[in-house]
Amino acid sequence: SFAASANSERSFIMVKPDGVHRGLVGDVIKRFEQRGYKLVGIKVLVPSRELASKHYAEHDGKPFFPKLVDFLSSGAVVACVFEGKDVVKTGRTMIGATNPLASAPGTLRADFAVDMGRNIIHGSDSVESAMREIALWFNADELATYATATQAWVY
Ligand code: 3AN
Repeated sequence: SFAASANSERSFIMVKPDGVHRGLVGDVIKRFEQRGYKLVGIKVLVPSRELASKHYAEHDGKPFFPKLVDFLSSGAVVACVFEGKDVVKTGRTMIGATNPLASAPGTLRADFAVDMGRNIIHGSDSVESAMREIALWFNADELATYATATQAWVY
């Protein structure tokens, strides 16, 4: 259908340093594109420790928090915003469980990872998290509003 407004949910999807080092950026983007999601923001950067800490604020105080921050700020990441119907929940399903050994076959983590701390990709876990994370990583003018010809055939 052409119910465009219902299909404007956004999620923050990030290829983490292990994924970038391993050359998996294209594989990640390809899966979201082929599913029908629209890329509305993308950038490559080495996150500061401050930015990494803010991103993982919910884990502040946990034993693995310092390592998590060190890791995320250890190299380049590719930060993306994808848009489309139910993209937050569906994106999590496509990414798979936090521990890749528990991820269902066909998910990104099951197909590309075996280690909990090296699971190649981040995806927002709720619409509220998505809004917080998108605002943290992107300025409003870095997100594009546009129509694609294929969009009318996805919905
Ligand atoms: P997800 O990335 O699936 O949303 P979160 O947000 O619970 O998972 O955790 C963020 C990251 O923190 C994970 N990708 C993982 O690398 C790390 N992590 C989460 N829980 C643990 C844990 N119990 N021990 C070590 N690392 C963890």
